[in-house]
Amino acid sequence: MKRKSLLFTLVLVILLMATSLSAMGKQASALASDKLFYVPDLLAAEYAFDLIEPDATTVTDMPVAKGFWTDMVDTENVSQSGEGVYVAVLDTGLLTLAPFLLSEANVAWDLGKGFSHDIYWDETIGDIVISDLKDDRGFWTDLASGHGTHVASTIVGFNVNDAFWVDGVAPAATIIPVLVLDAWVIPSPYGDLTLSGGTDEMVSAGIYYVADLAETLDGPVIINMSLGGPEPTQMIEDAIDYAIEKGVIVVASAGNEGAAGLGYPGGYPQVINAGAAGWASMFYYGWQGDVPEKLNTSDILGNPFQIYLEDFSSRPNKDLGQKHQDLDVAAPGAWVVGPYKSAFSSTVGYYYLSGTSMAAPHVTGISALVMQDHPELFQADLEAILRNAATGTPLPAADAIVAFPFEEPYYYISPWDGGDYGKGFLTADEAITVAGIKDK
Ligand SMILES: [Ca+2]
Ligand SMILES: [Ca+2]
Repeated sequence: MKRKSLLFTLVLVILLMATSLSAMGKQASALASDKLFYVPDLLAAEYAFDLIEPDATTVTDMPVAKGFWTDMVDTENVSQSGEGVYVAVLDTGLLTLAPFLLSEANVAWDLGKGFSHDIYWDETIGDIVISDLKDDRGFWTDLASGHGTHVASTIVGFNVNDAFWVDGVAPAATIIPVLVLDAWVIPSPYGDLTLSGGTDEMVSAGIYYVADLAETLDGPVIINMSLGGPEPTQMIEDAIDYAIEKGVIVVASAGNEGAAGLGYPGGYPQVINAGAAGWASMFYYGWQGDVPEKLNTSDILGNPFQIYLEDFSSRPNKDLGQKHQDLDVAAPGAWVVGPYKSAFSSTVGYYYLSGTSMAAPHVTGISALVMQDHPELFQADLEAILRNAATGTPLPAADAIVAFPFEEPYYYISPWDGGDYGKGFLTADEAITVAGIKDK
């Protein structure tokens, strides 16, 4: 069974749109789609509010707001902040506004890196050519989307127009920006072709870079990959195994394909992966709504619980050889606010983003909180701790009614079955507690 992610399909659609009016044929799109198959695990982006020239680079004296997503994972109940822990965000890089969106203290600018290819039209073969990997790309986002900045903002928090700071899951962690997803506009005889995504070479180079860098750093290092492709590849799995051997923690999104199965790298069993949960009344109370501490209590919409599994969240597909235990935990992955721009646009705003892309940085952030106290933990140890911690908050196996503000009937039903969420919903306080017990 051949699977394609929605965004992978979108890349193809863009390709086909760019080429359908021409006589270029299928060769170029086949070449590009064959190689560029890692894309952000982002399902939907909704504009939230304007970004108006923020220029503060510290959070000192700024009021701190809490989004419902950090409330869902109970960061207010822990004293850890992720201090001393590095988080490498392998993604679309950082927006040039990032110094004003993320606190200066939160980013290791000098450790940032980017891996990409030149892609150009070759007249002699009448097709596009993807050059050898280059490692001097830098990490600043230009044509690609602000996805990497949004992911980073979930981990360490972000500035809203110098008016207030929205708390991150691990507000004192240090981001290492690593660009492994890029975008290109390629002039051709048939017009400009637009491409976006990452290759096996780009993603694996990013992983190797962080794994080797980790040996020179004085704190634990976590890789966050909120990205996915439809199939496993040996090159990426080798890179992941290399990083894990070096003591690096590897977290990835599970994918947005629902019952069609886990994407990759999330689908490798040795990776800690994250499915996406939502707060059923998030649209009712808004993004700064106060999430009840007891998550398995009835809510205002009539649900006998507060949180639910998003039906888009990938779950293991037995037909693909994926096992039940290949999905680890669920975390907030719907309607998470942060700075963002769409690909090929230059206008940055604050957006609500949904996808397992948003769940992964919650799991990464919680991992940073745990690693702050237990820097010696290896991947398998941490995975066991997070799975045990999530067991304490099972999601009930039932449909959820979710308020939906955009069109009648202003609600929708999200169906799921027990076990589709891995071991359960991960919260920071449970993770810290379980890690402490394990340590004794
Ligand atoms: Ca809470
Ligand atoms: Ca796993």
